[in-house]
Amino acid sequence: MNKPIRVAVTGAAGQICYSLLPRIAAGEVFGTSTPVILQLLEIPLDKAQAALRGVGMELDDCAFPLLQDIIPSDKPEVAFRDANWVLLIGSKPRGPGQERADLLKDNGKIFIAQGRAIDAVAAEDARIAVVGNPCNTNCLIAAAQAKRLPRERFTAMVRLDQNRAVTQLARKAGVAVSAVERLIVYGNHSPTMFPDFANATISGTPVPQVITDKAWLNDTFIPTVGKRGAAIIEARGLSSAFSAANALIDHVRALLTPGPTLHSLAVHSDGSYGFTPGVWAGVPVRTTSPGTYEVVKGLVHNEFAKAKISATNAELVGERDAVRELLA
Ligand code: NAX
Repeated sequence: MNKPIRVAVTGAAGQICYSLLPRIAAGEVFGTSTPVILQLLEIPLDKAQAALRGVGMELDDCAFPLLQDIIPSDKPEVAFRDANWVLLIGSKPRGPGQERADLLKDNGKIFIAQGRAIDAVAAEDARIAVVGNPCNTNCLIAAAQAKRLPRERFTAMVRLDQNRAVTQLARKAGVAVSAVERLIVYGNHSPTMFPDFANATISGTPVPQVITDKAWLNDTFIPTVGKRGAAIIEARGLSSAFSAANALIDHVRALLTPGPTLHSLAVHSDGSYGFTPGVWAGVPVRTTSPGTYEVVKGLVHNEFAKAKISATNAELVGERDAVRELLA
């Protein structure tokens, strides 16, 4: 057995966590030889804390052999203490009629406090993955507070968009999902994200040579992926939950598994692929050692792809500018 890993999770009584926590406790993320201590953060409202107690009871009732302890809290400094992984899932949803800029600022305050707490009390090797929306900019805000931990430790999730895109391409081509490789989602986790089909392959052949319907790729595929979250809300009356939990598991496992596979991860931009340095943008990465990645450079984009990347970058820059006063 390995040393236990401490995993801090925010929004722990929410719907994504309801799917995520049992999978972590079962060993699906950190392996079946690694005991887990779950450190669960919820807001200090009675209703949220009661729901969190219920989640704790259900985890108890699973009798997971790997689950060593559950530490529920309403204080980031408690929940993040010595955490090796911090999964920032909780955030404030947009209120009725609320402007996006105000939503950014409201969430900004949460992610400033959480970024500070992570920097103050998380483990030396802490890795942070942000899911709570707007996740790219929330990640930027939290990372801006970290003075001790390098900003490369902070990543935001665009993996759900990657998974959605892979399935759409597989369906269109009539192949298994596993035949689709190297599909990278660039930019923001929002309808402006760009799923780069031209560099993706189906059974080793570039997608445009397998799916020759250019209009479908440009005008149906891209918006279908971009608006998938809204389509799920319309159908279910609730936002994506187990697919988001599953994508976060893929995100973390990708970071833990060194190898040549390309993954979509939103990371601190070094200017690659035309993203403005300093925003958190989805780019291709490869894991070099457990928890550490490098941005894969050199993928070639045509004018269409460059325009899409430029549009999603403009949105990220706009979000950063909307919260600039919080970043000092
Ligand atoms: P829920 O509303 O079911 O749960 C969120 C939970 O977070 C609530 O229990 C709430 O009390 C808690 N919370 C709010 N502020 C908190 C804080 N400061 N500290 C700790 N907990 C806090 O939402 P759920 O469906 O679980 O979604 C969570 C977040 O994921 C949302 O922001 C959502 O927009 C985002 N998503 C991101 C995705 C991505 O691909 N990056 C996809 C799925 C999802 O839409």
